[in-house]
Amino acid sequence: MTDPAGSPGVDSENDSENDAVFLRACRRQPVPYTPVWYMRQAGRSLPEYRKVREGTAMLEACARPDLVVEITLQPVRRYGVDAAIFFSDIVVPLKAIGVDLDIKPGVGPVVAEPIRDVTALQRLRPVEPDDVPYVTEAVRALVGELAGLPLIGFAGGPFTLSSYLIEGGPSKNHDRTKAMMYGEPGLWHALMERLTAITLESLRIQVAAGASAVQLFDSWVGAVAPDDYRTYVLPYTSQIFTGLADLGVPRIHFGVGTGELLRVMGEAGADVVGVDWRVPLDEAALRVGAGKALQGNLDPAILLAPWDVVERRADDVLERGRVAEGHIFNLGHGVLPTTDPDQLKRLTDHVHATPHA
Ligand code: 1CP
Repeated sequence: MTDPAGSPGVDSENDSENDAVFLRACRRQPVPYTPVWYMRQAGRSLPEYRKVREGTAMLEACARPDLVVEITLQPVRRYGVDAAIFFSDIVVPLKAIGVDLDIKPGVGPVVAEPIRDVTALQRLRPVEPDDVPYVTEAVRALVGELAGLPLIGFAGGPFTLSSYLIEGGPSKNHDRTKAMMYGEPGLWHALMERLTAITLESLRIQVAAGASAVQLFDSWVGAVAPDDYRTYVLPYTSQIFTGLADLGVPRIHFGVGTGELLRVMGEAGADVVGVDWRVPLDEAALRVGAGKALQGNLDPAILLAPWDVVERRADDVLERGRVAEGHIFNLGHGVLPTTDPDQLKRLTDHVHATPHA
């Protein structure tokens, strides 16, 4: 067994062993300790992130391999997590094929001309490697820098991407999105088909460049009821996971508020199902079913409480996670911007210091 508290990271001599820990847990193989990384670990709460981002717009930063490499490595250096997540955004492939959108500070993605009819749909052509040369360049550079520590590539799930495109920006209830889904199913399915092709290809591009796992962020799909998920979303998430099968990398599937969807998400074909903080992992394991690893699921807001609370609640997550066939420790959603990085460092060390068996 390695020295779990201090070793994971770019400077470690034990990288190949640590590399194995995250990938092994995804594959439901035995591990010496529970691997850990955090959704939105890059950016957000890190002062060194705010410093390098100064004066550079978000989408501009995503197109600059030097910045992408630096920002992706920052949480790896600071926390010693077991995987890096590629610094980018779910709307980058849409921007790359010419959709007029921006990421507004403090707001999120904003689309100039929302997609609400069949003519607008024509703007969603397939993405090709030549559309995102900066992604390939940054992933390749990162794989070298990470020296064996896994890099997670990612993309937005079709429901979540459609919500930004149809609403024109962040939305609470996804009203227009669901109105299209229920009221214009032909248009909905045509939109899903196009987004599925874009998402699948953008994940394949990241794996071709060296990413060793992928996560599909269908963050807002919890707005949909299980039967509707089956009709309007599952065919597309299934196509994405099936379309990645030949690459042999672990596929992670995550959404927020998906307690009632875990069963049907378990059918979509991912190797790992991400669980938000609302469902305990032992219960989630029953819902997702056999043959899957789980990822999660400490409430990100718990990190705002004193350390003894964090420790107790993290131990509970670890304990319940033992019921799953494989467990990757994570938060139930992204790191909150107000999180003290020292809490995340302490949490990472604590997870590593807890023997798995
Ligand atoms: O660890 C990391 O931060 C990796 C990089 C990353 C990832 C994985 C970013 C950078 N975005 C994402 C994914 C992403 N983007 C998701 C799925 C994950 C999740 O649910 O959190 C979603 C829904 C988005 C869309 C988005 N982009 C939002 C949410 C808006 C809403 O609807 O509430 C926001 C605020 C952004 C901008 C963004 N993306 C990333 C950063 C660091 C930022 C902030 C940039 C800025 O303010 O300038």
